[in-house]
Amino acid sequence: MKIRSVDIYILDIPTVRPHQLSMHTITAQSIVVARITNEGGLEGWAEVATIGGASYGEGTPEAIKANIDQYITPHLLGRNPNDFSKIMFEVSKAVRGNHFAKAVVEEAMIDLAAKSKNIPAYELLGGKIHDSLPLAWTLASGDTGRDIEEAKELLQQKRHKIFKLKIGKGDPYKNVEHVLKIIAAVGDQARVTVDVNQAWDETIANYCIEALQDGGVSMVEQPLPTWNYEGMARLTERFKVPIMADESANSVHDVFQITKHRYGNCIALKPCKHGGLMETKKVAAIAEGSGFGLYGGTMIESSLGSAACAAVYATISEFEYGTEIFGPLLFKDRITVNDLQFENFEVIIPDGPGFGMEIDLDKVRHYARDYSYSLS
Ligand code: MUC
Ligand code: MG
Repeated sequence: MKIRSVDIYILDIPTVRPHQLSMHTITAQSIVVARITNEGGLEGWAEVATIGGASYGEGTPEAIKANIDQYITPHLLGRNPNDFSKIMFEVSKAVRGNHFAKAVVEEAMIDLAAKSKNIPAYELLGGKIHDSLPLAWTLASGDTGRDIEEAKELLQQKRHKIFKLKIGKGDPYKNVEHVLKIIAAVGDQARVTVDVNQAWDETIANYCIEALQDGGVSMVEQPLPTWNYEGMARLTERFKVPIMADESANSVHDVFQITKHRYGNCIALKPCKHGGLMETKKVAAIAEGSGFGLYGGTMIESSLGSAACAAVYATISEFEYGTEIFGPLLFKDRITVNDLQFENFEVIIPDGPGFGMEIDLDKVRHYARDYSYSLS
């Protein structure tokens, strides 16, 4: 069955609490949703999330939608979604970069192809290795006391025992104090990592990482700006605590260079950064071949996008750092009828057809920005 239409919607969904990163505090998360419909009326759905407009990365929601509508959709119309690899290969020749845009259409084709065969999407990606995966939570309320309370409650609920702390905003020395207080409160029961989101220069990073390493932090994510590859290599060489590449690890080519020159020693995977689920598998293979540890990252997608991440992460052999596809727990609402399930510190890989998520069209309508077309 051929693809009849590709619809792209931008939605803004509020979060349960402010989520503070070094460059932006999220109170409503902006997601881009793709609906691909075949001639028989069957629909494939997918989602990528963006953080803070243009402040986190170049992929703004508006640009993602415009680039799909103008440059990617023409490659999909009239094609068979089962040919998603061939179609995406052609798109890669015609459209440079635009990984988020590529990811959301590739994932919607995979959801559609899997639904048309009545199988889970992970079957099209090689089959699942994991039924569930360890799930980190990000403490980022902006307040140390509130973060500690949150961590204690989540430990008690057996929801998370890996906590990633978002730091990098404000005084770096206060950032270190904040982390050490949280380790003192819950460090005997949980693994504590930090994500600096590029906020430090190398001098500050040297000082702070030494203190964090001594204090028991178990991983430091993207301490330096993306351009400072050599600085990342020096930090990796100097410290025992693992240094994770996130914003710097996008294409397979970036990741090959990072592994070759050891601009870090572990990688945060995110299908949106890599340009889709198949590219995510390639990045994982490069990391595995280089002895780099993997983390199943998130751009804070809602249930739909997190389910797509779960589908591909289920097929990847090892996640030394666990995963963080906690997005559905941070959103106040969802656009799916069902939700991901979380149990005993892990996320359960959904088993339904496609990504295993049933779309709630009324919710999509409710949160979609107002465009001239109608959402039926
Ligand atoms: C990032 O940089 O990793 C992932 C978790 C979180 O809290 O923010 C995101 C983005
Ligand atoms: Mg990160």
